Amino acid sequence: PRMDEIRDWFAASQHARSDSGELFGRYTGSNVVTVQGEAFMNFFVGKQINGQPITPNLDALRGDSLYFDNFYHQTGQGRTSDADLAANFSLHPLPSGSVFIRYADNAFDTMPSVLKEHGYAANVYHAYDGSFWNRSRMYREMGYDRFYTEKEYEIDEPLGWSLGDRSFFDQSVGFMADTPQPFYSFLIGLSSHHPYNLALQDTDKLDVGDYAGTTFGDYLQSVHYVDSALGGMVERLKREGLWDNTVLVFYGDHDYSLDEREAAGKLMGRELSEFDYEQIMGQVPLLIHLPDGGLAGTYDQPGGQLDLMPTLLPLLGIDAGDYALMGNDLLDRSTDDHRLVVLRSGAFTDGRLYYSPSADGTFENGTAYDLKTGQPTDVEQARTGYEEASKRLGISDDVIAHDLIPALKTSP
Ligand code: GP9
Repeated sequence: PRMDEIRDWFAASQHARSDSGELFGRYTGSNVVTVQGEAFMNFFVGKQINGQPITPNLDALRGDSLYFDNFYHQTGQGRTSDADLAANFSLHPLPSGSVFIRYADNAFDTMPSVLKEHGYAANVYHAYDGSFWNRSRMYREMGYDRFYTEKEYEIDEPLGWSLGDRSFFDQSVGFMADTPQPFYSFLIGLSSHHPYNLALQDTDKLDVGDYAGTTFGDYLQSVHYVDSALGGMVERLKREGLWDNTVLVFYGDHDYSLDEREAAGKLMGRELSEFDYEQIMGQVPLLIHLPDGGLAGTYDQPGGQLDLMPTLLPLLGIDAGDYALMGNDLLDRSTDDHRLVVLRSGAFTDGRLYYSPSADGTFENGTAYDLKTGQPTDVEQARTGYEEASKRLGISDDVIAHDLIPALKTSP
């Protein structure tokens, strides 16, 4: 019976996904370059400090990109590997541990494997020890042609844990220039990893004023550096003649592992309530630049990392309904009314309410907030959403624990 329930759930959501309207196939054959930024959150994007923009390159890119400013990370204990899973498998991470470590043997449909079925090359880039998060193993199973680890890079800009993102992005685009098109490239940045105390050159430093010498100040410096590395990457993509045929995606993987409500509030120019700070910790930016600069604008509908595959595949002319994906197509506005973004903690939002779970796990003791006012509201309003959110997390967990993707693809 459980298998029937799971099958029915996917059938209903797949049906919704196969209707992507006029955008379907508009960017067929484009390369896709996706950059996952380490601990890169949304609250400072577009902000200034002492008159200097913190993210000038993203700000410029936003002018002709889609920028989702209500986009949640959906990670759990598997941190960076969970973000990778959410974005490249469209499944939820587990309540404990990392799927990359616990279930690397499973059969999955992944962004690289799906694109390879459609004639793409697919490579993954991360200038660090390939065994971290069991990546070497997982990436083979995911169908990537090649995993470029620290061994493939010239460590000509040592910074933080490894190679600085500026050189990492630049050398990675160099590898892409030698890759047959169309290609999918997935890059995982590292320079903005905790504890953020990078030995930056003076020209890369942001004057963080009162935050100087604090971890929060170091964090702002590190994301400012990553922003400039991204700007350099766009330039290199242009120089290599790739820009006009590439969909560039940038998003943050998870929160910054700091508890800095006051400092963040000062930057944002207002006192932050507990609810405000929960939103800040939950949200990362998502930016999508399409080859012709199309569909540019700020999109405020809620979304999350699981939505990347269902959003990108239709643009590339691939029917996302053929795969067992759990996310939503962010560009299909017909789903706005019943879209739910479910976080691994059990929190969720439907764009009107945000439900924050209780420590004891009971529905009644959780808090429902009205997103317009930021104030708690009658928790009963969140009951239907809560049931659906719990169902989704349970289905995702079962699909992973029992390796169900192959069975879901065959008729009962
Ligand atoms: C290292 C990096 C670690 O490979 O991706 O990420 P974490 O999960 O610690 O943020």
